[in-house]
Amino acid sequence: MNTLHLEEIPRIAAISRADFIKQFAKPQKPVVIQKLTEDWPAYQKWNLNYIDKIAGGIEVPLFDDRPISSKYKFNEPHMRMKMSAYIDLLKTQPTNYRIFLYNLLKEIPVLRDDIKFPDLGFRYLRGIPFLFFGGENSKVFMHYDIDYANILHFHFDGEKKCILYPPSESKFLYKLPCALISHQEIDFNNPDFTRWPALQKAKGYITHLKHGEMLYMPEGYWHQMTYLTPGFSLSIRSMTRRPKHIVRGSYNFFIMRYIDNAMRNLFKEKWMSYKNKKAIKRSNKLV
Ligand SMILES: O=C(O)CCC(=O)C(=O)O
Ligand SMILES: [Fe+2]
Repeated sequence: MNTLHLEEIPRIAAISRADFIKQFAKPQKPVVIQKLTEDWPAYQKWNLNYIDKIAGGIEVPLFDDRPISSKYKFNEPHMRMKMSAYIDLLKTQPTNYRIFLYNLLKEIPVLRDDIKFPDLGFRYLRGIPFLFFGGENSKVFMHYDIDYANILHFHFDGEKKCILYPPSESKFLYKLPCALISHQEIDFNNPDFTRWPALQKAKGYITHLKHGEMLYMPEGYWHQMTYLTPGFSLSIRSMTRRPKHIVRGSYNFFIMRYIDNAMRNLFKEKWMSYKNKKAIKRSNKLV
């Protein structure tokens, strides 16, 4: 059996602000809080039918699971569609199209009334509550977020599998240089250890999120998601206050992504192939 070292993320029904800070935010440990949203209007209202009713008319950017290539810029969408047509697709047939990092609440402000910002000791970036949508079996590549934010990830109308790794494990994850992703040929749901032996050394976490549950992802945590049924998630974020992560996040945001885009423009697939080879060499050296 090819099994990764994945520990179940602890699940708790509810927690006080002081306990959350002490047990999870300070030590940077993930946790699932199961009943945080039960008093939100979203808990009753948010499902694909409701989003269709309230936002069906807007055009949304979509991503499929093609590997990142030199043809597209960092986070450039692959296609656009009316939200109603996309939700139809989600409900009626298998699709790899996902909505990623989309500020739907900015387009449809009434949705803001459905959510709350939990009192967990964070100062939130209230202007960017991002939404993510996916169809049955669609996967989000293993990555970490550019800004090293603390992320509260809420799931609605379905079930999704989440695999997480702390930043300490980056070296075993075939991280591409000048990028925030793992080598894209790795299947984290069924890893081939003969190709990716270093993965056996990485120690991570796993959970399955259901409607209304919240996963806390600490700063710089790697995450890979598989939508087990069609559904959607909301991520709200709080900026890092750790100097190391402020420096790394600023470098990624203001320098790294521009270097990567420039190199893609200049060297096209040669640059991509160099990055893939380098990732393999670096991680395989550790086994
Ligand atoms: O679940 C998804 O579609 C992606 C979530 C994600 O990457 C995030 O919240 O940062
Ligand atoms: Fe992410």
